[in-house]
Amino acid sequence: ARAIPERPALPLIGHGLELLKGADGHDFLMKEVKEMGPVFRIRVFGAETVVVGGLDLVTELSDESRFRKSLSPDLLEVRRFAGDGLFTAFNHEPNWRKAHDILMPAFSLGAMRGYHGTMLRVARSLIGKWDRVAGERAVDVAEEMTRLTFDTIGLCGFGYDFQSFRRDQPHPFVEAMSRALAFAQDRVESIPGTELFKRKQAEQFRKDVKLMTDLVDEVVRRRRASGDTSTDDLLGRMLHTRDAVTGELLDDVNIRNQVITFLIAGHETTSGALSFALYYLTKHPEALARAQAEVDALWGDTDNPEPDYGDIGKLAYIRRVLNESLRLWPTAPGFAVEPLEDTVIGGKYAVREGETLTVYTPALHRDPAWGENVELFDPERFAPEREEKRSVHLFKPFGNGERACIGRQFALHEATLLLGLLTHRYRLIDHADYRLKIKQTLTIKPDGFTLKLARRTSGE
Ligand code: MNH
Repeated sequence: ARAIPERPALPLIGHGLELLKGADGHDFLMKEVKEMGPVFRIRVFGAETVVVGGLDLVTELSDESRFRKSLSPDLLEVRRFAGDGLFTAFNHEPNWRKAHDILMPAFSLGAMRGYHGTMLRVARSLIGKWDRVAGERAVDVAEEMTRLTFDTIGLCGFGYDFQSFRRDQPHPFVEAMSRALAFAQDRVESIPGTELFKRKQAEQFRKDVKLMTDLVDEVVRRRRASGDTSTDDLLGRMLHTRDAVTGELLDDVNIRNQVITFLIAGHETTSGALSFALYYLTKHPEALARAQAEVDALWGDTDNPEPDYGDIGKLAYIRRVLNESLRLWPTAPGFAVEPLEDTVIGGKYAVREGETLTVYTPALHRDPAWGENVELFDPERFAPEREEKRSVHLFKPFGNGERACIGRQFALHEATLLLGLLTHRYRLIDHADYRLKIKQTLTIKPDGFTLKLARRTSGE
């Protein structure tokens, strides 16, 4: 077996993962994949990871009889506040399987029928605000999408109303979470020993974690006090459904970890995905026109469409727009696996049991197997006849296998509904001639993207 390609390390700074923050970091990594090939090793201050960004290797790494989810250094940091919640549970932890089995039915396609009305209600509170500012102020797209997705998971998952559209500032939980995620990422990327100089941030981190746990405990306390034992939402299932295998309920600490996990995982990435989709629609008038034609055919020019559950499945073009946005900028930009035992990948590279292999999806999603012009935004790549011909392993915005995203249908239903309503109602005005800049706090979003809005009049 051969050694995995690697650049000669620079002294001290390793290969400089500090470069990975922001869009420059992604430019850097995608360039590395082009120059070094679909697999290479980078070392960062002694910690090292293997980056994988090509179809053949990702196909191999998707084989769950040989590889399992690995908690990358980033996820180990997140585990400090999400504990053994689904996202940060080790594969072998019994609580993973238990919570997975208990919660799966709450994420089936059919379960979306139950969330639809609530999702629509939150979408309407966003629209209420946008109607008031239309023609006047610009909105910060990522902040607005975060208000929407956070309130949606709060209400659908936990029956708790964060009322983000009544606030000028983000909800305190969102601020605490953003800082905690940024701190987690920072710790991974900084020079060992410098924690000593980060007392203040460490103190802030403790406060932020306390704010998140206190809020979650309050949400759970209220539900228990209400005497409500229905299992219609995530919290109800967590509190009152027994695991079919062991007959046990989830324990209280695990429930707290799950609630924190869902409040974070249930909104960050969807918010980013919606923001990128709006960015691409703004920059591609022909795609926007097709999306508008689709919603107009469904809802006509009524002021107040009443989308029902079944309508979401009919918004096929909008779904393609979302997929194509997630291809170019998968908002959780990678996931990690590890070999179950020492093995060889790509027919020649030896890898050890438990070694972290990071699938870097922004590069996978630009593999030559996508055809020419991989940088071009083209929703037609997701037309059914083209999807059928393509390997399923070329598109992994939701990860892989059993540990793939449990909230995928939830995110797509919520996002398709909102994009449908927005394209139906508004013209998107690129008043600042926005240039895409990426902000990363473990997940990615367009930074500083603002839009002005105008109500569409018929024929526009
Ligand atoms: Mn989500 C896992 C991406 C929306 C809850 N999610 C993952 C993984 C990716 C991912 C990638 C796999 C990570 C890994 O292998 O380490 N998730 C997304 C994206 C969106 C998204 C791109 C939106 C777009 N996720 C959501 C929503 C929820 C959610 C919405 C909840 C309502 N995701 C999860 C949970 C996991 C997960 C929980 C962990 C699942 C497990 O390991 O069992």
